Amino acid sequence: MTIKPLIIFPNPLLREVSKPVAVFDDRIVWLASDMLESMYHASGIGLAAIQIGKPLRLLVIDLADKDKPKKPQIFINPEIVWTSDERNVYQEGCLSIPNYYADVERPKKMRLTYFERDGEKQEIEAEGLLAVCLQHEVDHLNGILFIDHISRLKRDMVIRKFRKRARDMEECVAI
Ligand code: GNR
Ligand code: NI
Repeated sequence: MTIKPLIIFPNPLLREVSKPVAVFDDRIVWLASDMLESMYHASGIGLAAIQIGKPLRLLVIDLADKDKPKKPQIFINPEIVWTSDERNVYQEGCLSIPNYYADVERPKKMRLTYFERDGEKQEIEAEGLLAVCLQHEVDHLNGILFIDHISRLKRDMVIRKFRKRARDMEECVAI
């Protein structure tokens, strides 16, 4: 329904642990539709509610190719219940850390439980890009960012760059 501004690092909201969705009413549908619209607008493939400022355990994903029909998926109160010992490396980015990409190693496969909009519990097994994206999004629900999985040296460089960016932005308003 509405494109919402994205929360950008180092905004402390991104470190909050999101709360479970308690009531499955229309407000969740509205929030999910705002998340999808904001995600499509930013050309992302996934989004956690905290990225538009709502600390709720809700995420959306659409892995369909740009030239194909949309395939929005909504996951309420998702929980990773199993991960494989086998691991995989994928170059990740994050709409909350714009224009920075780095290789991240994570379990290759995972199983996830979640609730549908009608309150029905589901369980899926994921691998490939879906597994990467779901793990990245569930991390957001726990206040974890993909830069927490890279080397200290690289992470410190990113943190410094985005702190400066935020400072410069404040200064730009002050002038
Ligand atoms: O749009 C996104 N692309 C992406 C690419 C590789 C691994 C994870 C992602 S998720 C990201 C959108 C986002 O920041 N979701 O939280
Ligand atoms: Ni992200």
